[in-house]
Amino acid sequence: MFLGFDSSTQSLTAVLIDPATGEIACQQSVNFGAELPQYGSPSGFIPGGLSGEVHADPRMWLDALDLLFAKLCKATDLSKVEMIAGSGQQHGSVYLDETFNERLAMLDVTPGLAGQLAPSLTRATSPIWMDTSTGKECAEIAAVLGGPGEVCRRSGSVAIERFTGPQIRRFFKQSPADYKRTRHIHLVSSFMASVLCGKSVSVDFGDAAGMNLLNLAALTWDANLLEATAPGLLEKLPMPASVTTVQGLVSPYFVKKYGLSAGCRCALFTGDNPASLVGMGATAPGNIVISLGTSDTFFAAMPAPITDPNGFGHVFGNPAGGFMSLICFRNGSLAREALRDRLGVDWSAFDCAALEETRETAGKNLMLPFFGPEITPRHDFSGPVMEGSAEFTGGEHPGLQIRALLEGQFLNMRRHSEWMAVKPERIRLTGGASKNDGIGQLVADVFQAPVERLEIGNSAALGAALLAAAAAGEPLDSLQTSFCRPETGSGLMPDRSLAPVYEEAARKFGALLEKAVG
Ligand code: ADP
Ligand code: XUL
Repeated sequence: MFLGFDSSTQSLTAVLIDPATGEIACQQSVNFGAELPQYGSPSGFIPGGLSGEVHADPRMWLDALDLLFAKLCKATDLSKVEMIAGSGQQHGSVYLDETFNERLAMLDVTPGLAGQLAPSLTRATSPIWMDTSTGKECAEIAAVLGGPGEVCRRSGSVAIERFTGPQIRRFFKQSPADYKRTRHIHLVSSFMASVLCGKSVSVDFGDAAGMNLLNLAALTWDANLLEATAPGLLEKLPMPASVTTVQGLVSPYFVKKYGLSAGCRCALFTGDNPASLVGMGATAPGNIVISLGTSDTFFAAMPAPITDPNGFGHVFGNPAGGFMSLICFRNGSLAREALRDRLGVDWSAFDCAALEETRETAGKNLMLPFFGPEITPRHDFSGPVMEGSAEFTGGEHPGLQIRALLEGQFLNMRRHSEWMAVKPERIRLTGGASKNDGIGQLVADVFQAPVERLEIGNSAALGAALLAAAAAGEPLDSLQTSFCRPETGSGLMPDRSLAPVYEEAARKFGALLEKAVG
């Protein structure tokens, strides 16, 4: 059996798979806010950070690991686990001194992980992906390299506030002495992998690409980016490697305390988005994944590392080899919820039957679907912009605005994913809003591609479990065939008669957007 973890913003999840039966043997989760209230982080981070700072306490992630193993060993026989892999929320970083390895090697089973490893932290809290405090550092890094385009050409993304390099630079500037005594800078993913392995291990290519430090063409640290970020950085960073590189045996701490076998081995951890690409069965080009969560993300495998000329999209490593693109839209469910509440309706107003009533108006009324600042495109919108019939702009018929909002969201996705030059053959939909058939149908219609939804949620933890099996030699493509099954009856076909309608709407939407963004 193979165990995959996902250390995400709000929870730590484990999925145990049995490739012999094609079944998930066990799934367990720890919710940080609910189960570790002592960290005062109801949504997984410390609220009230100043100047855009969003940090989390790494001791909370360690306590969650102990708690999750305690649940797992009650629920299943962990001695059957052959290999462990995992994923983590991207970009977040953990800072540790030279005692980290020693402490990992000497873990005592009676007390927990947090108390034993906390003394090696050189930065008490970890900046995470929601942090926007490093605008100045991004500008400084770009200036040294000769502009944002050069940072993008090397690392796959322009310098971005949440990315690890700018975060490291800010720490170096604010606390130079603590930076100096830092011996290891880990991502959330490589930190968790190190704890499981009982030694400081590599960061994988997929997640390393979210740091503004990895040279994508060479898949090694980029000397110029490192130098522009902070002095002496190379010796503090783990070497990048493929996620399926076996690191060795699991730490004896987990063997003695939770009943893993002494022969159980560990691969690496990757980022949650690269792991989701695996768990959604989308590591080969052709399948696009759209995740409709708090924010919406659009990601896909890419044969070559093409970068977004506008700087909104990112390129990460694909765990199956090659690269993946990722585009994040801040106004996802937040905007859908805002319109729902403004119109005083519920989600049934977004379903197929309701949308069918306004089919005649498909592509006719336009909405820039932004209820607050957006990152793709980057603009501080203060509310949606509407252009169309008086009935639509006046809000007399709620259905018209709902249709235009969804069309606007997917036209915006279509427009901002054009740089990838990938024709979606099939879209795999995930995230909370994906269960709504009406929303799914509009995705199919706007992109003119069939939409599928999979049987299993937790795509990042599932992807990690599949990667653990792949690290032990199981072929990833056949693992994906058996575990990433579309849910029966969940497929949605595009209405082909709407192809020219959305072609025209895409053109008009683009013009309206240009006018608003300038
Ligand atoms: P997260 O990004 O936190 O993982 P989820 O993927 O769990 O988020 O998605 C949660 C969101 O899904 C909620 O904020 C809600 O707006 C949306 N949602 C849930 N059910 C529906 C539905 N039936 N129709 C549309 N949206 C829905
Ligand atoms: C991707 C990103 C988020 C995090 C959190 O760039 O910032 O999706 O990985 O899950």
